Amino acid sequence: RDKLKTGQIPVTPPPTSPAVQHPLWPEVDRVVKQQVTMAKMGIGECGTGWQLFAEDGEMKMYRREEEVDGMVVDPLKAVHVVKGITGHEVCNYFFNPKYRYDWETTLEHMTVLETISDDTMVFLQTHKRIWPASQRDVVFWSHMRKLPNGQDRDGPDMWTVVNNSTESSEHPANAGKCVRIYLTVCLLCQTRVHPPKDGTPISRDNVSCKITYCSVVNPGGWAPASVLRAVYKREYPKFLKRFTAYVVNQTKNQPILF
Ligand code: 18C
Repeated sequence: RDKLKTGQIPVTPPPTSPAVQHPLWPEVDRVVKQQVTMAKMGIGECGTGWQLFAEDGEMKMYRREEEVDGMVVDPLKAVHVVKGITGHEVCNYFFNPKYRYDWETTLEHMTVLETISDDTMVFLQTHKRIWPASQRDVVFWSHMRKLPNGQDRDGPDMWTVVNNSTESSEHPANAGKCVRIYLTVCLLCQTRVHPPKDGTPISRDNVSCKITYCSVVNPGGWAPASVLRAVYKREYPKFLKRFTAYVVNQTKNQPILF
């Protein structure tokens, strides 16, 4: 736990999840804090070399070209503002495995390897093969967390989901037909409320969600850089548009979950 002096406000709330008992917890807590800090930074604050590669309405996607041992590992940072949904709702649909096949178009198969707690799980996923490359799989922990609203302490909380690669002794990397990929993903969501001036109750017309999605994927084995960058360029905008449209559609007749 963060040691706080009297009157200090914690950067992230104290961990109250039962996951604190688990051996993965120190890593989960450290990576979540680090990813949230980076996701909160504007594109101008997190180094140079970011290029805008996709834009559609409020959605903007930036990437920085990076290679490790000749493999493309371009970091991605996307921002989007979507009307009618809250950060809590967006994170629920991203985190909860029961919705994953509905929106994740590159997915072939998903297994929950471990449920550490309601807000922390370990997943094994296989993804669709891109010819002529080998099929990819990934093992990652996923953690969902509520964060205090830094700017307006009376405003709605922020929510995040962080996914980070981990190991599984039952599912070692590169043992079968798949090449293991390694990823770190952070989805950070901030709800904005624009109260109606006439005092009528808040409806979905009065809420919007600022979404920041950051991702680094190491393809795990050689893949042609030009093909990989073309896949990024096509798949990331497709994912963010499809996923957010899915959340809007799923929630439109539901009570608002702040
Ligand atoms: O964050 C997202 N999803 C989460 C829940 O599933 C989670 C998982 C992310 C897995 C991302 C990696 C997927 C690899 C897929 C291979 C490409 C399939 C394309 C199929 C086309 C028919 O965090 C949302 C993720 C949005 C995914 C965007 C695509 C990223 C591409 C990464 C390429 C990885 C190397 C593939 C090697 C192919 C070589 C040519």
